[in-house]
Amino acid sequence: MSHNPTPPQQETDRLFATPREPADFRFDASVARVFPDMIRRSVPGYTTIIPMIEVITEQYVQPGSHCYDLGCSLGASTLAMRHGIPYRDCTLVGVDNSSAMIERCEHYIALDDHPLPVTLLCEDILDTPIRDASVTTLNFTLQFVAPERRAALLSRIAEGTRPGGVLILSEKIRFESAVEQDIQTRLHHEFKRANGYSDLEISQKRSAIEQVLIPETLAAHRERLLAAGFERVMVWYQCFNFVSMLAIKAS
Ligand code: GEK
Repeated sequence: MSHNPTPPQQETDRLFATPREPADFRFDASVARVFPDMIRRSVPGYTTIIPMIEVITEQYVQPGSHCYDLGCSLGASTLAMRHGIPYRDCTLVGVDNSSAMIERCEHYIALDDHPLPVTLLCEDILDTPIRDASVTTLNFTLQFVAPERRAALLSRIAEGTRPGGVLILSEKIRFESAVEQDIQTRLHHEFKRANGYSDLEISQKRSAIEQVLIPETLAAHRERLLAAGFERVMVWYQCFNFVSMLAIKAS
């Protein structure tokens, strides 16, 4: 891991501000550059969820265990976990398959002065072995994994989690009711508008992400987490169509 203390330049997200050819959204260098601004202005509740990941980690981390942040991007959730881990004998692993994200993430981790080492891996989370875990985080990452591969991933996480350990799972969701789907989508778009995104930006981003981010219902998430081997699943946060769940393994 490099230890360059220069903070990466933070830019405003204008990626979808001018008309562009339709293309699927990718986590490339242009996205990595604007990512902190993009996620804060696009995901309702993100700025609340991050500090709460620290609180939840502190409650559930076990001495001598491994902690994983799967789909760590620039490390906001990784750093929250790091600050919630009081034990020197724990390990913390951040994983992302975007090299642009991991390169920038290294700088953010190096700038943070917490003593717990962080291992960053540039790989597909579907290939990451999960073992002896107490806290694993999927903060808005599972939604980008192909739906048919989600159950196996969650089963591997549950299997690799110690009794009493947890998975923090944050996702954009969809609703059974078409009426609720419309209302919550509208509220989400109003949130983006209130954060300075234009109608063109909102609609171009929506088309780019449609094939890449596949939301599921809360019931589908809950059932799959229980089937994977977690004993209890609860929603600890919701804002419009964005939720964060806590899945707990039996003690
Ligand atoms: C945060 N957790 O700031 N393997 C590895 N990484 C993946 C995969 C995969 N199969 N699929 C997607 N990613 C972060 C935010 S962003 C959420 C997470 C968002 C990565 C992808 O490269 C991206 O960096 C991240 O998951 C999702 O708390 O952009 O809405």
